[in-house]
Amino acid sequence: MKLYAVSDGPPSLAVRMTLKALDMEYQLINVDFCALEHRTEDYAKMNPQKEIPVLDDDGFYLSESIAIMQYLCEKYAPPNCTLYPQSVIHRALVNQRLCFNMGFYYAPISAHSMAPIFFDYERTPMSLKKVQNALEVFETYLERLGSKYAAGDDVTIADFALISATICLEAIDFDLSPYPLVNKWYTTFKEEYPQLWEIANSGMQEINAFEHNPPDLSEMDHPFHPTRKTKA
Ligand SMILES: N[C@@H](CCC(=O)N[C@@H](CS)C(=O)NCC(=O)O)C(=O)O
Repeated sequence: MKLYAVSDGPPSLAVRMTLKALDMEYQLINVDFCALEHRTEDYAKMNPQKEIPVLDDDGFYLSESIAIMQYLCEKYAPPNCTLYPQSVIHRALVNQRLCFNMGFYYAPISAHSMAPIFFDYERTPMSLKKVQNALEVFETYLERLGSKYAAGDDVTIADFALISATICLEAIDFDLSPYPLVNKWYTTFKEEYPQLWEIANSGMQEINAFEHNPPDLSEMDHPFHPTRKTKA
C-alpha cells in the first residue's frame, strides 16, 4: 500500500493518523506541493482532481481523505474497532462530523490560515468571522453530545479530520480559549494520543514555520494562484 501525501496537508495528515491507528504498514510518498508535483498528467491519472492525498492499494487508487479513511476502516479494521463504529446511528454521527469538517469547518479554516500563506489571499475580518462561526458550531456539537470526542467518548476518524483542520489555527497562533470545549477536546487528544498527535504536530510545525517565514510564491506557477505566470 502506498499513500501519496503532503507533509503539511490536513487531509493527508488525517489519513496518516488513520493508518497509524490501524497499525498498518505502508509506503509514504511525499508529494512536493510547492514544486507542483500533484499537477502533472501522471498524477492526474491517479486523481483527476489533482489533489493530495491519494491511496494506492495494490493498484486501486482512491482520493478524498474521508473516502480513504472510511475505506481503510471498512477493509482493514479489526472487528469492534471503535475508530469507525459499526452501529448505524453511531456511524451516522461519525459520518456527519466528517461531512461537517469537510463542508463547514475545514473550508473556512483553510481559507483563513492556509490560503494567505500558499495562495497569496488575504486574511480578512470576514474570513475570521467564518472561522469563528465554524468554531461556534463545533463548540455546540461538543456541548450537545457532552462527549470527550467529536462523535462520542471514543476517538474516531472524525476526530482525525477535525484535529488536522484545527492544527491550522494553532499554526497561525489562533486563540482557541473562547471555545472552551473545542480547546479541551484538542488538548485531550494531544494528551491521550501522543503518537497520533506527533503526526499532526509535524504538519502544524511546518505550517507555523511558513506562517512566520512565508514561501516565495512568485515562482509557483499554480493555475489557481493569483500571481501565476501562465493562464489556467
Ligand atoms: N477534499 C480533498 C481535499 C484535498 C486537498 O485539498 N489537498 C490539498 C493539499 S492540502 C491539495 O492537494 N490542493 C491542490 C492544490 O491546491 O493545488 C480531501 O479531503 O482529500
